Amino acid sequence: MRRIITFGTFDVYHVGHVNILERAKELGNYLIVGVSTDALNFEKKNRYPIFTEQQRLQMVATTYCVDEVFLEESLEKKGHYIEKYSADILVMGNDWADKFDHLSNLCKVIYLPRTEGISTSEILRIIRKR
Ligand code: C2G
Repeated sequence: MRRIITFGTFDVYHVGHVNILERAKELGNYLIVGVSTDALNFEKKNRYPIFTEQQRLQMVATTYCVDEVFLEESLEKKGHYIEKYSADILVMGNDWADKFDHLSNLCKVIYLPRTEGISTSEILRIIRKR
């Protein structure tokens, strides 16, 4: 049994998000996803996501390849979450490349390429233009 953990905001949920969850799941048998809280987003980006943490959590939780979800309250608590959920592999998009290498003493760390041509900010830009 190999347990995978990954993290994200998953705001304005799109196929790029689903792609990374599917590929993360293929690396093991059980996929745990930390969805960042509204407060963590405000701290990082000085704005709240479009969808609330409960809505974002629900969309990720109901994705077929996801086995378990929780709210990620701090970027610095990744080590704590890896231990709490007994994760064997941490998966992150390669926009985070190198950033979590220090956690490789706790579990394997893998960065997967992002899906090209789609992002929450690009979707919002297109909607604003219409
Ligand atoms: N992603 C992707 N392709 C895209 C867009 C996103 O593969 N076109 C991936 C990201 O690399 C990330 C996941 O989908 O692994 C979630 O993306 P975001 O919601 O943008 O997550 P982010 O705000 O970067 O995560 O600890 C991390 C924090 O929770 C923040």
